[in-house]
Amino acid sequence: MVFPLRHKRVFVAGHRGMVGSAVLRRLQDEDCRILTADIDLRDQAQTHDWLAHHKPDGIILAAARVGGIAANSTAPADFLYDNLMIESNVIHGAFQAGVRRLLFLGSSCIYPREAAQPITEEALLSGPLEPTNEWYAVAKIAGIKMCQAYRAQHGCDFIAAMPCNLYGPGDTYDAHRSHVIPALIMKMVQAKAEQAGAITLWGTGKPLREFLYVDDLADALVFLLQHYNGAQQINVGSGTELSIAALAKEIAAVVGYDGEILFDTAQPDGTPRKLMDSTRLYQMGWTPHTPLREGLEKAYAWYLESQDGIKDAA
Ligand code: GFB
Repeated sequence: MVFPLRHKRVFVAGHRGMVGSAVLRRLQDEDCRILTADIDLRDQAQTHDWLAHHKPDGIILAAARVGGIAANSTAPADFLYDNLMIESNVIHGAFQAGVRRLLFLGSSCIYPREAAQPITEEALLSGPLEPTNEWYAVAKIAGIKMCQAYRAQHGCDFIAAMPCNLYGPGDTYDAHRSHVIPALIMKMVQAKAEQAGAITLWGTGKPLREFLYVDDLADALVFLLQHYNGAQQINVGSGTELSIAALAKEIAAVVGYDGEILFDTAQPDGTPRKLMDSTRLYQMGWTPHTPLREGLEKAYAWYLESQDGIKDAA
């Protein structure tokens, strides 16, 4: 083990997001001290001051501006600026504060649109990006390169993990900003409530996506933080993919929606396929354990609970 967590002080950057809150849940099982910060990580002075003052032993950098295909395409400046600022401030601040270990989180969209499938880590920067998310991808590629640069120039043990599409408790439920799973849960719940006979999905339904339940991701991140130290970014996927049309059927079964599923082909499909090759991670000894159906049931249960919370507060 390169970084045992016992008695370490681990800063989870982005603890309010879906990934950060899953990492907090996972770290409860470790004998470490968890640090969180209610600061704006886009602000250099605030971030550097906080890191210099608290000097964590390790950092999981789960803070980011994220969103689905529509948010990515319509707010390119926000996706580029916010993510570049967050990662620059945290990575450089970590170096200055002498932080021993940092784990940066990217995304499978960093790989070229036409990358050979399943996508290995070597495909990075081997071809043009998918246009609907190139701004986010460019920022995330810069984050990987920062980890590599600080390792090469300063000997920092900074690593990077690339998850596939994620879902689970704490996801964003918002018609414009959501990724596909929360978007479809919301659409089907609403159609059921209004007794509408049909819902409309974006695109053709043909794109293939690989999904990982967020608590599985958190487990993989804690595993990598403890066991992996190398310049190469590491893919973190479930290894299985399905079409958006097939996903919609799975979600319909979980939600109990039996109406029609229509497709608005005027809306973008995004990348046709992005199945990652996660062999490197699996060979280190980590494997995912939540099947899609079980994960969708948990995500749906969380959504219903959070809706009850909103109603109770009203
Ligand atoms: O999850 P999603 O927004 O992200 O969309 P991406 C996945 C697929 O679902 C696309 C289709 O083909 C969408 O056209 N889709 C169908 C829908 N109906 C809907 C809907 O109502 N809402 C949404 N959101 N999608 C994102 C990137 O790409 O994935 C990010 O933009 C990041 O940069 C993230 O990498 C993981 O998989 O297309």
